[in-house]
Amino acid sequence: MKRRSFVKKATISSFATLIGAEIIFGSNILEGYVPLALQDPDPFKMFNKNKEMVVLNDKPWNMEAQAHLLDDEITPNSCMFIRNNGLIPESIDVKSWVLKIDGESVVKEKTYTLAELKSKFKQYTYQLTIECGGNGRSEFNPPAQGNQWTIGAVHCASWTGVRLRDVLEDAGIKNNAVYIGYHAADIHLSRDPKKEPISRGCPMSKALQDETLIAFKMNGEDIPLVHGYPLRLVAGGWPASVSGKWLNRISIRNIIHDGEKMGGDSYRVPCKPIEPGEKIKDEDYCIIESMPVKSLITYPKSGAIINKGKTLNIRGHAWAGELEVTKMEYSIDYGSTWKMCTIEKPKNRLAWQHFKASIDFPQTGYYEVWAKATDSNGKAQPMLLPGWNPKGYLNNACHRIAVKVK
Ligand SMILES: Nc1nc2c(c(=O)[nH]1)N[C@H]1C(S)=C(S)[C@@H](COP(=O)(O)O)O[C@H]1N2
Ligand SMILES: [Mo]
Repeated sequence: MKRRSFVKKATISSFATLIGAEIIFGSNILEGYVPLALQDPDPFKMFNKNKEMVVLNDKPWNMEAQAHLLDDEITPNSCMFIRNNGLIPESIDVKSWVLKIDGESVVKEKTYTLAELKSKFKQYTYQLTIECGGNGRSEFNPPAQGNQWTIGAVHCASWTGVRLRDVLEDAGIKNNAVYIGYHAADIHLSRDPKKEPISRGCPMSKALQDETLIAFKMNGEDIPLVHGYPLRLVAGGWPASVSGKWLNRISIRNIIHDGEKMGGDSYRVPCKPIEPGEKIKDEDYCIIESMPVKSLITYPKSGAIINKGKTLNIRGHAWAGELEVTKMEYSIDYGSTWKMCTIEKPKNRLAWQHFKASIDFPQTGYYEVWAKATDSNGKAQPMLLPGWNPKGYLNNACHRIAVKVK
């Protein structure tokens, strides 16, 4: 969506909220008139994003990709979705930036400058799949509140940094440690400095994995500001909310981290299946850990037209949280029959895997190509929306594209 049409969609009342003042005679404002305070930010320019990215929210900024924009093996910045819970930090001084390690279960509190982190610890580079827990939310009914992600809240970039484990071990981990929680420099929407937009974490077992990084580079360059410059936690295969951006503190906890968005219905789903719309008690929610198996057809773009007798070569990526994708299939008859795709091994653990297939259509007409991945535990993607949950998490239904054979 282009900036202009995006701004047109916004209502006068949302302008008022943005500016923080009432717009008197708002209904008399000329169509297309944009209050001065809002004329500046063009999210596509500001974040270096592809013009086909879709803006879901501007306060805070949230943007998603479309399937065909995710065709690269390693996602470039221009096509990476943006999910912010608060406001991007306004001033970042890399010289004075420190990462503090604290918490009940740290042996000795320590702080590290960026230079110390980079020189003291060995550096690693991994391709890591990060998917928002709410990717696919838009399909749930009754609808779930929050950004109405379709399929574009996933990316697999190449991240360089130091192992979280090495830093935690340097500070020392007490035997009673169960969880880590991150803290970051972004600003709460209320601008109340005592409030954090988000502060999540993961169990020690995930924190200590080889691939869990404190990253300072993305695709070989400084991490772009909106993706967490100058420091970010990256925990591939888990809800992206675990991968804290603008990281400045990690607490080693002797309890399950109780930071912002760790409780309630945030990133938690019913422990047992429930009826759509059903309300459940707080103790019946479980924290989302590894993300489910999923795939995307990234070529061709939905709506492709090919000539009769021509073979269609499709391609895309598949991922399975902590697991590997071991089987990839496609269907051109709404799931009645399935044929195999070829699927590559991941570049490293927790990287998405590339698949392709050559499809011959039996006759002219309208087709849908569906893709279905199966993980190493034998679990496949459901063809339809999986279990309803209050916040619309974990929709890993099969992706499909339309193809016309003429
Ligand atoms: N500090 C901080 N880290 C954060 C967030 C945030 O709002 N603030 N959002 C989380 C969520 S919910 C997601 S989906 C990912 C999005 O990462 P991206 O914007 O780099 O794609 O960042 C996570 N890390
Ligand atoms: Mo997210």
